[in-house]
Amino acid sequence: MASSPSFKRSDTISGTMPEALRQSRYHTKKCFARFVEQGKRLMKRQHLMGELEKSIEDKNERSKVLDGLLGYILSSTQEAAVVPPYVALAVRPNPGYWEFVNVNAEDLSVDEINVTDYLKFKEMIFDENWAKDENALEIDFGAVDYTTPHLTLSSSIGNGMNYISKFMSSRLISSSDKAKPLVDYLLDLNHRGENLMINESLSTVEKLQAALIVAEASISELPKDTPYQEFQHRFSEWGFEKGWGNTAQRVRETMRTFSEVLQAPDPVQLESLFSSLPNMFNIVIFSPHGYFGQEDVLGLPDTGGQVVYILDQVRALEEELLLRIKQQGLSVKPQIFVITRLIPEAQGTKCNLEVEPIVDTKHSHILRIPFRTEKGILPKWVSRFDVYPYLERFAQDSAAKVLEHMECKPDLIIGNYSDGNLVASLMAAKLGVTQGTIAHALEKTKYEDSDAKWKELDPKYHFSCQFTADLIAMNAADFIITSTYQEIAGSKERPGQYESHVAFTMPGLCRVVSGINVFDPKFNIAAPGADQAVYFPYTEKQSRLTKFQPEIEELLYNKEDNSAHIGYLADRTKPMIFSMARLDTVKNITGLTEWYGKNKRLRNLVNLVLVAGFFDPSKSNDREEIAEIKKMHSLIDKYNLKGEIRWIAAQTDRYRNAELYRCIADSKGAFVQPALYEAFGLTVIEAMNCGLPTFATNKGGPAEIIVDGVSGFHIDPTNGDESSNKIADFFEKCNTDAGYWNKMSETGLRRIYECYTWKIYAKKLLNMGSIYGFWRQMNKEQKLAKQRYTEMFYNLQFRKLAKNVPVPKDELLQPAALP
Ligand code: UDP
Ligand code: LCN
Repeated sequence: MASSPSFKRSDTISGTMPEALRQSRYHTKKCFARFVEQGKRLMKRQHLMGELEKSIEDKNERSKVLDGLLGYILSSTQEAAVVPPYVALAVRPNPGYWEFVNVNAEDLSVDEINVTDYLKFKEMIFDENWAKDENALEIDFGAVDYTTPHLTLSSSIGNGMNYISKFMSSRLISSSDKAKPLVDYLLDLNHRGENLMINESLSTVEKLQAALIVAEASISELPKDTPYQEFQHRFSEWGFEKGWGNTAQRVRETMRTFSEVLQAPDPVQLESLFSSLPNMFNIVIFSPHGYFGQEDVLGLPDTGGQVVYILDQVRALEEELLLRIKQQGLSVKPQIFVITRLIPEAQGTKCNLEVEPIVDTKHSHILRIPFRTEKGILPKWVSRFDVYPYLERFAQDSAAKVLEHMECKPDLIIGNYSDGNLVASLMAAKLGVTQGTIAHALEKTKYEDSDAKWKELDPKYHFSCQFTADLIAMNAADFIITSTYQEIAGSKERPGQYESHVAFTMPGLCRVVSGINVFDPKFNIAAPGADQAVYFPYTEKQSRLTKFQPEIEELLYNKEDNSAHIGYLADRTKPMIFSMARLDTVKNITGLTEWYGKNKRLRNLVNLVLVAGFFDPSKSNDREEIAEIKKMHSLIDKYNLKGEIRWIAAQTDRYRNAELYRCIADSKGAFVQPALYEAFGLTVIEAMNCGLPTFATNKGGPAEIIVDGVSGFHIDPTNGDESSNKIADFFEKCNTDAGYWNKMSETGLRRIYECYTWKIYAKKLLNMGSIYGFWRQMNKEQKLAKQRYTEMFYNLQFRKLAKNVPVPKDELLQPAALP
């Protein structure tokens, strides 16, 4: 993107535009004439830049304009709604910052316009009547966001918890009743009705402060490791209850932090205090769609990283909860329930079992609840795009089951993906519990103009439901967990997934003038890891799972086609490039196959090994998967790939998969993640954990995981030639520089150890639950106002839309038919 020497951060686009036009009026006129000559249309940045370049013949002149203000403004423009003679520009000079200007192509007059007017221009292209309808439905969540302080710097985005601690301490300092809310919060802490921390006798700041001084003095005389039980009796006489710590030292530390916070709160102490309070024992995690299980499910349609993420997350959370509970001096058993859909016809998986303990945990379970309508139970898997009619009932059934199994309300509810987040919002509102959401992948950015063209896409994808559900959940959530910065606010060039919900329009349905604010301090980045007991470096010979090697040998090299693999590798001496993903269009496994097919140099250097989907389209009932299977077969024929490609069907055993990554590393190969867009990309960190040099898409999370050329490589999925040549260059360099492959393997590993582990994640997430739990109490009125607005949106809009999604009526089961 061009950077303009004369454009300052404080300048507005509308203020700078006249100067930009003056600098090159002649060319600007020609360029805008080109924009409008084809009539109404929506243009993206690359089209705008293309037209600008075409409108200037002289090379020197062209580069002057491109390097000038006009070049800068157009290169910062994400899209332009062309409605002749007007060209309305949506300019994004920095992540999260948007400005809208309207240029008259005839006289080059410029007006600053607001977001509503910009969206109306855009609607003129798709649905003129709607654009002109004065009573078209506008959604404005910003209007009910009046007390939450927002951040202002792009660099602060995603760091919400730190800022919340700051806001909390200044509120506590400035409020007339000082730290009373904190004392009230402490008074409310209990486990199954038994008081924790303090009882009613310490119900004011003054009383608590005085008691803390006495208690601290008395405890300082005890040996540090004295168990709490030994002085519990004396403490309870002063009004203290369990929860301060398991030893004299820990109790003293917590009390000291508390005294200091009561005296003059500061954000660091507040955060440390909230990380030690006994306020979290029971957690509910929603992941309704897909096959959620512990074996034989990965790679099935809609069943991928989210399942891996949640199971690893639960293990890490339980471990951290147990540690905290022990340090608090309590003997409470934490409970974590992952609630998913029970699928009666489970295709040989365990997704038809109601309760399943989670492996490698002591107290965590999967709890499955079927999708129901008033006519019966849905027996089969349904696409994640079709789940909306079942969610309300699922939320109700889940709430009842959770109360039955947990025998109390959960302390935290976490949603996953659009459906899980909506259900989490419904249940959290009903039970009055703190709610966190995780998107994994917001679909909106995956499909170009999926909002403006929703009518066209709705029969297949039901985006009207999904985007409505997303807005509700984002606004209902107390905090939002993301894996990367780009997920929230993208990069300099590309808006983030959440950012694409700031303002958008679905003509004929609603105009969202304020959907979510990426500067809202509810956003927090907590990157997941990969299970390092499973995904460890290929060099750790003593830990290698050698028992899998004969199976892997068969999987890679057996010459016969069968139901597990097709294609073969004629030259075993070549390194392998490897990819593994669900066979979704966006994963672009077919793209990688085509790049490989076209690139002779790459084909000479390496073999291609793919794990993805199935080979027989008639075995799949997923629309996208069927199309991709057919495309794979035709590419293998078209480029005559037999002998150089091995296509392996979806794999479900993560231990064997990890060994497969390591076998690819043994061949001095590489992992390639070619997705058109990838929200995070767990396979990228799995491969890097195994020491496999990795090439991954520059569209989405992997662009942040990998530092290009340092810890791996970025590839552009929209430029296959460039990408396949970049891979070929790497292998050529490895042939001439013996240490290069090892160097890239090691730098990838270093990156993982520094930034991507589950331990860091679990601590952060529990702190979020604790801090945002208190913050929502401090902001009760704001929370309620937002809740009323989201409820209305849900009742009036979502329910109606969900009713339009077809339900397979004739196949429904009656409850008695459940196993
Ligand atoms: N995976 C698998 N078998 C397959 C395809 C994928 O076990 O056939 C696993 C893969 O190892 C990773 C997850 O599924 O753990 C995919 O996660 P990722 O974040 O890469 O993509 P998603 O499927 O969530 O979009
Ligand atoms: C969904 C995706 O599409 C991936 O990019 C993520 O890695 C996965 O979820 C886990 O968050």
